[in-house]
Amino acid sequence: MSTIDKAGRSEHVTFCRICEAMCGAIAIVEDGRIVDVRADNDNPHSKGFMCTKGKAMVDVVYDSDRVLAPLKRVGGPGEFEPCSWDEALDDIARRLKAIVNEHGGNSFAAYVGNPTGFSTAGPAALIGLCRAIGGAISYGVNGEDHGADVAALALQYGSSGLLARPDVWRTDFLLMSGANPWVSKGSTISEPQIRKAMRGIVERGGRVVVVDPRRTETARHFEHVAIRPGTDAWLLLGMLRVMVNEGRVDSSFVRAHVSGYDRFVAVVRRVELAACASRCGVPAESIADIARGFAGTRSAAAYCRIGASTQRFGTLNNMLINALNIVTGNVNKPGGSMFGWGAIDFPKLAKAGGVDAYAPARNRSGLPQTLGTYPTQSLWRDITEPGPDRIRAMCTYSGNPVLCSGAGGARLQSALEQLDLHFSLDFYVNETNKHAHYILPSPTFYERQDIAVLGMALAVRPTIYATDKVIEPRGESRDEWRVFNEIGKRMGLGGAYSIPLLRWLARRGFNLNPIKLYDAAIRTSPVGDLFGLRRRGWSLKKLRHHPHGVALAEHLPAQKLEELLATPDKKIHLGTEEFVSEAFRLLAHTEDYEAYPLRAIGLRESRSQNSWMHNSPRLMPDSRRPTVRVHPEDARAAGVSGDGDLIEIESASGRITMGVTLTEDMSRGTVAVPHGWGHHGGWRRANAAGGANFNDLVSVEEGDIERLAGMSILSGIPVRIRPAGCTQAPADRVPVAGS
Ligand SMILES: Nc1nc2c(c(=O)[nH]1)N[C@H]1C(S)=C(S)[C@@H](COP(=O)(O)OP(=O)(O)OC[C@H]3O[C@@H](n4cnc5c(=O)[nH]c(N)nc54)[C@H](O)[C@@H]3O)O[C@H]1N2
Ligand SMILES: Nc1nc2c(c(=O)[nH]1)N[C@H]1C(S)=C(S)[C@@H](COP(=O)(O)OP(=O)(O)OC[C@H]3O[C@@H](n4cnc5c(=O)[nH]c(N)nc54)[C@H](O)[C@@H]3O)O[C@H]1N2
Ligand code: SF4
Ligand SMILES: [Mo]
Repeated sequence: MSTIDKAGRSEHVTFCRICEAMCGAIAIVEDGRIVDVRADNDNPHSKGFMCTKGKAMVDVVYDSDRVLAPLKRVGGPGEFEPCSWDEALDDIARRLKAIVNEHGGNSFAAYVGNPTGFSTAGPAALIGLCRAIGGAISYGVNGEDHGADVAALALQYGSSGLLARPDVWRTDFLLMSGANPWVSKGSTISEPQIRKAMRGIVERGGRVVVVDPRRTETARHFEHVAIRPGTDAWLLLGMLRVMVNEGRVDSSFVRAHVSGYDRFVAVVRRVELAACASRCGVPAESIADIARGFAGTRSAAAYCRIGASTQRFGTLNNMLINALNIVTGNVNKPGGSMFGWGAIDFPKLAKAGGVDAYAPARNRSGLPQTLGTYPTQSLWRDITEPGPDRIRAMCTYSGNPVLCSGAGGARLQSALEQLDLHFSLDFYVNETNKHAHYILPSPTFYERQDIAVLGMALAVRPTIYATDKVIEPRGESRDEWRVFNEIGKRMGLGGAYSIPLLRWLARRGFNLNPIKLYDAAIRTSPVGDLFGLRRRGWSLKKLRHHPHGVALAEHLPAQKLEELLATPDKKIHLGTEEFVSEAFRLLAHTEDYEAYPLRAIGLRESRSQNSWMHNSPRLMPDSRRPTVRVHPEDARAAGVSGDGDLIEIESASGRITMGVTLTEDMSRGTVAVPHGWGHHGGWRRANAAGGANFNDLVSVEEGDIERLAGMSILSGIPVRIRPAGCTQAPADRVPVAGS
């Protein structure tokens, strides 16, 4: 919807699609050009919140480095010339058809990057193209992001679609581990007002405990527990040991809803609180205090994200976080850990897509599929290693795995050069698609129609909202679903649809916009109009009269747990084989601090979004450089003298050089390295920022891959540091307390 003011400027109600908060926005347009963006006070989801990135996106829309015409590779990596859409699409379709005809569907792989999570029609069409080809497989960011989380949900609740999130507005105790919502704005929870919600817990007399090796922007406001990197499972087992020992469990909930409890307890009883304390670096009294506080309140919610998931025991961590909610009866309860409700029934969508089970398939490297995609860290091997199902053709869709795929980014660069066909949909030449044969220009989200699917699926205050495009796609950029559909058509498949009937219709000239499939999902949801049967229900058409969106309920309702759970016996599974074997693996695992005395962890910053938005002058002033955060004592011990010095960070797998920022926010023995830097793509400002690729430090060895979800290990990487250019072994070893 738009309104026009006296100066001829129009205001368009829309929303930002950079992160999971999905904030409502007003875009101001003059002569077909966005001149400003401000927060939408009337959007019931974000209620006037918006961060700098949503506005800085205007820099991306009008970036002179943006790709605005199809590009064809004419030389080495990054050497492109513009070509026509017809030339690009015909050649891609012809080559892709020949490759899958000769080598089978599995020789084609798609890589779907993080921004696809905020787009509606394009990703659905890519899935459609893969299904139409038959056998095509997808890689995605789950191996560095959601894999451990959704694997745990499938193993314990029976479906990866049962996305659990803390009921932050009503809880009395929030345990938050490995997450920094002050910067990230929340993940696996869509709540733009999360700061207010978290402050409210304390104002109501409750507690918020933030577990993080760094005193983060979030931790600063609450009780901070400075855990040793990579050891969360010990802290969580310690808490569970206290609860079990002291009988602080909700026995009636456990009796009614849990299977495998005795087996679970038998494992918990194998760990001693003192051992937990010495392994995770948190005093036994603190662990007991948090456990008693958590179990002793009316409602409590445990939640973890990236820092806890990207560990050697990432899935175990997620299972233990869920276990805290489960044994205390805080599942599906106001103030506890809640499941989604509203216009998007995510478990139903995940089931319909056949992606809800734990590891329903494995790729040629043996890594498990989670929520539909394989971990990207094996992509380089799956392209290069001879044998059946070797990947020969690829589509990279809004992603940059060379900088972001956890392990193997450097190997991926050379592997990509071996592909017979690689095409990418993006609006930049990035470090990955510079190796492609074609780059097909995409509209930014301000140039695209969308439904806020992820925001609606992950909300704690159910809302419904959608947007039309604000401006026409710039240059020759084309809606992504049309591009995939056109490739399917030119391959002789009819179109890019999973459903054969839709391909049949496409052959006859009827090309359904996949956004209509989401409209159908909304219409058949508990709040949908059931195609006219429920007068007060919602549809995309009706939503047009409510451009700011609509609040569907004040809070998530508690639902019938037996109906929600997707396990065959309708119970929550606590004592699974996977849990027991991971717990025993943890007990047997030892850490060596001799050669590599420090531990590297990740770092997200407000003015950065993974590996992109680094070309925006608003976010990247000339003076800004990515830096590694180090405690001053650790720096001194390594001979690093001051802020801004270049240092080398070395792991057993690689070495990178970056500037350093000294800060006592770091706990001793830990260094924090931002990811997504070290650019050499078509984005000049980003290239000039320097820095290096964190993931060069990450091991690609089989034994260093998280076992249940195939996650890359990005938290707790053994490293040492020294001044850059220094060739000697580090002079000093930094003692790690308690190890
Ligand atoms: N060391 C380390 N590595 C990590 C992480 C970490 O914490 N530490 N985090 C991991 C996580 S959680 C994630 S999600 C991944 C992210 O990994 P990726 O998704 O592979 O990387 P991004 O930087 O998000 O890639 C964004 C690309 O998409 C393009 N793009 C943006 N919007 C659109 C759009 O609307 N359409 C199209 N066609 N293109 C678009 C951008 O131009 C850019 O080229 O990184 C992972 N890697
Ligand atoms: N500004 C900005 N916002 C973003 C993004 C971005 O790049 N920039 N990325 C988006 C994406 S793709 C995602 S997935 C989300 C992620 O959302 P979050 O998970 O909330 O964000 P992170 O900053 O990665 O938080 C991880 C935290 O884990 C801590 N940590 C590291 N190692 C350990 C450990 O061993 N144990 C514990 N307990 N903590 C540890 C880190 O210090 C860090 O504070 O953010 C999203 N939002
Ligand atoms: S918090 Fe996320 S969705 Fe909201 S404006 Fe910032 S980047 Fe966009
Ligand atoms: Mo992510």
